Amino acid sequence: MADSTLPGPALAASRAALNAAIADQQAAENGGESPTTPAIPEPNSTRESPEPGEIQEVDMQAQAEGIRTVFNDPTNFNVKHPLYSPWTLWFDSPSTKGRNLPQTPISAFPQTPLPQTPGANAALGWMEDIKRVITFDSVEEFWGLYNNIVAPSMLPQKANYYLFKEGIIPAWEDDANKQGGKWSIQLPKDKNRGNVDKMWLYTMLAAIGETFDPYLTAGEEESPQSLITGVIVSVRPQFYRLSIWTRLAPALSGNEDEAEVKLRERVETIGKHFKVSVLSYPEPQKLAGPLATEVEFMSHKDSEKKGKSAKKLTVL
Ligand code: MGP
Repeated sequence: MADSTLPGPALAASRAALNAAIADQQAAENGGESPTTPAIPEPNSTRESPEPGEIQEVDMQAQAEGIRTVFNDPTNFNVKHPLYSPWTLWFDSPSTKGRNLPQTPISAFPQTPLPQTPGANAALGWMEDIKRVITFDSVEEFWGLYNNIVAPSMLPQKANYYLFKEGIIPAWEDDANKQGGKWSIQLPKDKNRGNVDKMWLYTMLAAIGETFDPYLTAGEEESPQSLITGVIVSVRPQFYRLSIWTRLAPALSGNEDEAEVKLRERVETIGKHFKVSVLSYPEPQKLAGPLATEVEFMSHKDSEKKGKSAKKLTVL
């Protein structure tokens, strides 16, 4: 499916969601405490009434037009903020293997058959245990979903969440992925149990807000397409892994072809944004250690070969 162009208010909403989340994280880091509340009002959260004398921001124009967004009325909003494109959440876990309906942690969501996307047939075996949870296309639906699923820190071992653009399945074989690759970081579980949920939230917000590869807003091409196809969090016995999948992967063969150099720069920008703005590591900080990796990029073709003689990019 083609990416749509985001109208101004939706862009503002997505950006606001990401910026507020990042500000929330930075404020918590500065204050030395762990953030516990979501960055923007969540549709099913109850807010306290204002204290007497508290100054409230009122959007006069929206009020005059009868528009109630989730920002000024979290329970009775009548306008949603559309995303650039719809996204689908997928899930797999040892507890869902071989079952038609996942029992935990998302049993509330009905199952639908695998969509017939280009390349889907080749991935049938791989996709057998990956359950499609839901597709959403607005900021509000995202929060509705987020508030109703289990956080990565609470998932069983070997579980994965996959958040992919609608029409792209989370498989190397999908046409949108087969020339691509992934940025990923591996984080030891014992040191990151308290961080992984926020890291996954910020990764999802950067994906749906299209801040990883902001070509959609650059206006340079007739119909620009983001390089991002999806993001994944994986829970493994000793570590968590966060990944960002891209449509294309630079060849890393020393080819100085202009298009290749541009692609490499564009892919490197995604990795830097991931490390610095989304995960909040200082750019020069070394991350690799026991069970930990740097933020690394590898093509899916190399992943298929299990990384043998793989060429990697690293954000250092
Ligand atoms: P993984 O779960 O991405 O890696 O892939 P991990 O976490 O290192 O391994 P795990 O064994 O701890 O889960 C695991 C294996 O699944 C790969 O080695 C492939 O055999 C297979 N696999 C992974 N992906 C992403 C795909 C895919 O997109 N298509 C197909 N056909 N197989 C895949």
